[in-house]
Amino acid sequence: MLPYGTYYEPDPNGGYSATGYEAETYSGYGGARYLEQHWPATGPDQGHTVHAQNGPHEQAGYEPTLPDHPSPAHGGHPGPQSDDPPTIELGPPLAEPGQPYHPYPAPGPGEPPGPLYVVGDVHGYLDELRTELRHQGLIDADGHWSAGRSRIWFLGDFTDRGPDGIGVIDLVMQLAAESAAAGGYCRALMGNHELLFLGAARYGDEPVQSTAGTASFLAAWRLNGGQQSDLERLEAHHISWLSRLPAIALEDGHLLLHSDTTAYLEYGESIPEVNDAVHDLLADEGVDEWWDCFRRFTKRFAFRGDSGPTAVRELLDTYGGTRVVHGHSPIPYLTGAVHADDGMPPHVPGPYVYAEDLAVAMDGGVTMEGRLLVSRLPI
Ligand SMILES: [Mn+2]
Repeated sequence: MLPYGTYYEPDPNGGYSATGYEAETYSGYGGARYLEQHWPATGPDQGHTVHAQNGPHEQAGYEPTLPDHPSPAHGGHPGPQSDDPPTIELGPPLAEPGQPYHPYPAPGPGEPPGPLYVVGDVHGYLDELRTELRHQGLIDADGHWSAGRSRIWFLGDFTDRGPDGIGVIDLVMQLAAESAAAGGYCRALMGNHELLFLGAARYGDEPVQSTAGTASFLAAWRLNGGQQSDLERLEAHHISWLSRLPAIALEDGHLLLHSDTTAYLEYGESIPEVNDAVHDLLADEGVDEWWDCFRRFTKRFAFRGDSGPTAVRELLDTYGGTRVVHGHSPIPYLTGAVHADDGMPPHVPGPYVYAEDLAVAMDGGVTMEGRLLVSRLPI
């Protein structure tokens, strides 16, 4: 298996060269700090603390501990709205054909929005995603939305490296429909692996003329963890959904991005401009423009070091918000706490706040036996 985060890209001498973390230096994390994740489970030193330290595959018999009745404050089922009783019992509303039925009430006018959650890079780790969502009370034992009017943003990179990327996309699409019926939402950003996967499906082995040499999306996708079973199960509705994901969003003052890069600025000066530019590119442009977009959104580490806070402020000044929340660069690599080849699973206690507290990293490194992070904002 390839070391996580090592991107193999064409080099001018032919073949591929790794351009991952190995080439980076780890210096200047001024002001960085870890924050322990808040878990709804009770008691110290159980469940996820061990889970985090030992990695997701090491804890035999691990079962998430859930409160019997998740409170609405933590995204639980809001229960009947006793202040708005029906005068005539009409029975449950009928679902649209093909749409799941869910009995949750829509928010009334003036009601505050539900709690906000973000989910880091999933990369095909469907079982781990289900476990974390269940642990936070966001889905029930059958994998259905149980969070009422809660709001979730996935930060992108659903596929590649892990075993079931299409299963992850299917779950997120299902939760998007179910949450909307409940008066909440489940939304997602486009990560660089969405561009890579869509590019592999669309362009296959078609050569790309990049500045670094000749490549193809299919070759790059395979070298970066692409799973043949995902490509074989990719359907038109997946492509349609993935192609329309926004690249940036602003929620409760949090500027949500997949990648820790300022390359978004090259696509527009407002959030709609950037998202429209990416969608137009995906709809109309050729393989070289796709590849260029993929390359730009694969950059990383812009918020580290002495210049990091300035880079974050440039994004916040342009797009709004008071803090950036991103995925893409696994926390163990951002902190320099682990090297890809030392054989030890990294310790990821929770989201990583850095760049003078202006940035929150959410990729817990699930592909390297770290953590898949699901966290409530603000942190
Ligand atoms: Mn990524």
